[in-house]
Amino acid sequence: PAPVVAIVGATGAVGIELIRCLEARDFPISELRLLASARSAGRRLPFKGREVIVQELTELSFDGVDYAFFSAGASISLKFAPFAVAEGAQVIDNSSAFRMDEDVPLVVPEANAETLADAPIVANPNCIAAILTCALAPLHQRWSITRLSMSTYQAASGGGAEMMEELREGTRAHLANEDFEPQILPHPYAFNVFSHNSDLDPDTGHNGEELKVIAETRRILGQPKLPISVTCIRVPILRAHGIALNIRFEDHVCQDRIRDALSDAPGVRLVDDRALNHFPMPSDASGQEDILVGRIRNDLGDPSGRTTSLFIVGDQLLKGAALNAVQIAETLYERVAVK
Ligand code: A2P
Ligand code: 11C
Repeated sequence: PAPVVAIVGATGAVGIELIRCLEARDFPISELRLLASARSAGRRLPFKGREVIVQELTELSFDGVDYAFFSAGASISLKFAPFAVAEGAQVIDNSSAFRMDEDVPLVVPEANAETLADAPIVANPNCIAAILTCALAPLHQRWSITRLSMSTYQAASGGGAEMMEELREGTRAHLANEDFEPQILPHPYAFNVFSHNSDLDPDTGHNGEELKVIAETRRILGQPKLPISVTCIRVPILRAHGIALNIRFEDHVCQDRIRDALSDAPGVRLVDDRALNHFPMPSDASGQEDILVGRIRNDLGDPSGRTTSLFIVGDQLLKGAALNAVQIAETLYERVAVK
């Protein structure tokens, strides 16, 4: 029979996209079990033309489950993933709880599918790391990257459904000239840009998001010491993250060869029209499975010709979260089906 699939955090921004991705990609499912907090128990969510009733997550939720997607935050994953594993489920975890555990594969199928071992828990990367490595892997395989430097432009969806709502409500209030007290973020979100809201590490001055991007990108590319500079910024966009990226290669690489390599890369769509000044934008990337890459140009700041700049935009909820998780499940399931 087809697998039994559970989604922990089914009512969240990523959870809803997981349901949609499983449906859109026709993942074989005999039963879909939607799990969330007690607040959501009894809610109905659409799947394949019918409604599935949301149940409260408990330790007993995983009986008979083959694949359990977790997207309710790291503390829920730490507490409940062991119960799923004990029931024989394979966990695909969207939180940061297990990403740096050596025996937990951290997988972006376009970048490091070969590391996807048949482990009880597989980790889905941070959204910036996933979008970034999807574009970098085909370049790194050909030319060997020696340094990365980037600034990110991160959407509200990275902070979940409540942050998206805060952006909508804050924008509405701003336009109506009404007072608005932010509840989720420490700063006004509408018509503003600020440093990522994750906690700052007092020693390095980097925030948690920046440290995750460095550690996870290194792990996915298999380069544990790759020098990476990153500044993470929150922008008032609903669901697509941007990355302004500067890549240094071992040797000289001409921009045309980079463009050619990316034009064939899986999961990547080239948007690089200099004549029309049309490059990757959140408005084009939102709702798209492919990430958009463009503004590819030799960096004039490095006369050696080893450095390239480009801009990437990817849907945070899709390649940055739900889609990548479903691709992991597809790869795991294909292996079982072949056996
Ligand atoms: P709920 O909607 O019942 O609060 P987001 O990332 O968009 O904020 O979504 C978080 C997801 O995690 C939601 O589905 C939320 O369910 C779920 N969640 C949060 N806390 C718990 C909990 N204690 N037990 C189960 N699910 C939880
Ligand atoms: C954001 N990427 O945009 C973050 C949220 O590592 O899963 C997700 C954090 C993570 O705020």
